[in-house]
Amino acid sequence: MPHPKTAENMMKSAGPIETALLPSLIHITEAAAIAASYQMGRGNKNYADHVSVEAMRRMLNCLDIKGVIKIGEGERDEAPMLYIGEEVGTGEGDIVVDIAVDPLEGTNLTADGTPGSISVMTMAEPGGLFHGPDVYMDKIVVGSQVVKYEKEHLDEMIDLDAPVAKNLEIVAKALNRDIEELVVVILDRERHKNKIEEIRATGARVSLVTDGDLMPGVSTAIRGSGVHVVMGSGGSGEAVLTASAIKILGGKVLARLVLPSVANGMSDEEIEKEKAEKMPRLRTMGITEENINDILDTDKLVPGKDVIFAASGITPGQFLHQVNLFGGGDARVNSISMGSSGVVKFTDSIYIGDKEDTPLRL
Ligand code: VTB
Ligand code: MG
Ligand code: MG
Repeated sequence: MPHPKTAENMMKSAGPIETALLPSLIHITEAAAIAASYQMGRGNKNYADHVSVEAMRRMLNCLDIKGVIKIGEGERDEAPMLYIGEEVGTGEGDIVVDIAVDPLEGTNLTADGTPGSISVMTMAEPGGLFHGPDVYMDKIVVGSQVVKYEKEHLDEMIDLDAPVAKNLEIVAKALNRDIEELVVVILDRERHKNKIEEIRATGARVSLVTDGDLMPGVSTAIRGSGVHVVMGSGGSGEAVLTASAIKILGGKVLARLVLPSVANGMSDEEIEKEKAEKMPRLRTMGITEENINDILDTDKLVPGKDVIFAASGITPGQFLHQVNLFGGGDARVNSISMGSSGVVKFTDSIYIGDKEDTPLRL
C-alpha cells in the first residue's frame, strides 16, 4: 500500500522554488490585483494594465531571487516594464527562476467592471517554461480524468487536429456523462465561428467569454467548476500560464503556434507577408518553418519540475471573488496558488491599511 499523501509528504517533496517562493507568490499577484481594482470600471484598460504591471514589478523586485521574465508584457522596445528578458529580484540568494506574468489578464474586463479579470503569474527553474513568442496559440484544455481515460484507452486520445466531435466524445466518456452535459468555454471571436458551430453540432453546451480563457482552462482540472473543455486560439502567454497550473493539477493542454493572420482568416498573400515579418524573430527562439506547426503538450509548454502558480481575482470570478476595497487603504483579495508538490491553496487575504480607523472585519 502506498502511503497516503499527507501534508508532510508534500513539504518533503517540494522543490527549492516552491519552498522558498510559493508563500510570497500570492502577495505579488494580490498587489497587482489591488492596483488594477482601483481602476475597475473606469473605461481605461491601458492605465489599469499599467498600474498592475508597475505593482507586480515592484513586488518582484523585493524578492531575493535572480529572476528572468520569459513571458511578459512584450519586447523590450515596446514594453518598458516586465518585458521579455528583463531581470527581476534583488539578485541576492541562490534561487534562479524563469517567470511568466500576466499582471492584468482581461484588461477589458477590468476597464468595463465585468467578471473574470485576474492577475496571474508562474515561476519555474530555468528552462522550465516554453519561451512563448508573441504569436497566437490554438489549444485544447481538459482535466485529469481525461488523461486517466486516455491511459486506459490508448486509441482514444485528444488531438488538436481531430474533429471536435471526436474530442468531445472522448471527454464525455472520460467524465462518464453525455456530450449534452459538457460545457466548452471558448472566446467569442469571429475566428472561432466555425469551431463554435462544430461544438454546438455535437450537442455540447458552449460558454462564450468576451475575454479571459485562462481561468476557465484551469477550471477544467477542478471538478465541480462546471467547465469541462476550453478550446480556441488566444495569446501564447496565456496558454503557457494555463499549462503551468494544469501541470500541477493534472490534466492536459495541447497547443500549437498560429500566426495571427492565420487565426483571423486572412488571404494567403497576407499570411506570407506576416510570416516574412515574424519568422526571423521566431527563428531566434528555435521556431522554424519546419516545427512551427508542431503540437506542444503540457510538458513541452511547461517542462519545469519545480513549478509554482498564483492567480488573484480582480473582478468577480468563479471561485475568486473580486477585490474589496475598504476605507484607509484596506483591501481583501482572493487567490488560488499551487506548487508541483501537489498543494493547492485557496486564500482570502486582508491587508490592513489603518489599524485604528478600519479594524479587521469579517
Ligand atoms: C486571449 C485570451 C485572453 O485575450 O489571449 C485573448 O487567452 C486575446 O485574443 O484570456 P484577441 O486578440 O482575440 O482579443 C484574453 O481574452 C485576455 O487577455
Ligand atoms: Mg497582460
Ligand atoms: Mg492577457
